[in-house]
Amino acid sequence: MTLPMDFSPEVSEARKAGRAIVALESTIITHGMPFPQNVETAREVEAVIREAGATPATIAVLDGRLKIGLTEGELDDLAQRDGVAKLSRADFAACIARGGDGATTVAATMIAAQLAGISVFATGGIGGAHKGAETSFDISADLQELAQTSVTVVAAGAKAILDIPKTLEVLETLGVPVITFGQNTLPAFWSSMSDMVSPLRLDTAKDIAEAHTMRGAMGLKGGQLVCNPIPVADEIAVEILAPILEQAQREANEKEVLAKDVTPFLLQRIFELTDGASLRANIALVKNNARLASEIANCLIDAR
Ligand code: PSU
Ligand code: MN
Repeated sequence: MTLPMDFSPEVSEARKAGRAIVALESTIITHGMPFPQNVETAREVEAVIREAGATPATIAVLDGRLKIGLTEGELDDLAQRDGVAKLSRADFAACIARGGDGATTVAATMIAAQLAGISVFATGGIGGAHKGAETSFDISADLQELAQTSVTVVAAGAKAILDIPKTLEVLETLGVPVITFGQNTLPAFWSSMSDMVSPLRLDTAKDIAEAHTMRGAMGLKGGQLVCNPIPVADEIAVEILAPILEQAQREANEKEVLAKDVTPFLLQRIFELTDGASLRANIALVKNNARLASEIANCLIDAR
């Protein structure tokens, strides 16, 4: 059986020319941001990657085909469609087999990137251990994926809606390198700083690329999580955010929101409660991550 995988014309050309490619997820488009900011952001993020001399590959499942890179029309269509599935490792294959449509989370995007030979992936935030995980067992499949799929993922830290200490403990258990770019303190998505020291710190894209390559040389399975702090000018102060996160979490508990619906519910409520400020910060940090991911991808090409 052959995998129904299509490369967009732009990604196809980049592969032939041996140019750097950066993977992008699509759940952030369908479940992470409202229309039309979702499609505008997706286009801007792709533009940032092109400006940095790399090629963007936004990943999704359309009509049962795994798309590595979306055309402008496909991106527009995905951003406005209702009822697109949110795909992780568990439901990825069934969606393709049934001929369905789906947006890829961090976990599914890593799987697709590896299948397509792409080593670097930029996103906003990864999934992790949710608050109350000790009773709900809600720990994102993104963490397991980082432990087994060899893609370097650039994010702005774990979302502050998560239990960051628990998320770090799980990543440590799984042997996933958590590398903060250019500072000792772990960033917290909407804020450039948290109160936690990062397990690892690297200061250049080249160092991150070399660590990725060294893992390969050592035969170590799994990816690297690069935490790139949101630019200070774009951050939301912890004091402003903390009560809002608490309220959103309380509402999720009261409404008994479960499983896959938790992250989209929290993001939507935080967007409403911050009058859109959370979205502006989210857009800024994704672009910032796309820039660093492009530099890392370029270093991996240079080193070949
Ligand atoms: N971060 C965002 N927006 C998002 C997500 C993360 O700012 O939409 C998505 C990513 O696709 C991530 C997923 O992989 O949420 C995690 O979902 P869960 O917690 O259900 O595993
Ligand atoms: Mn979950």
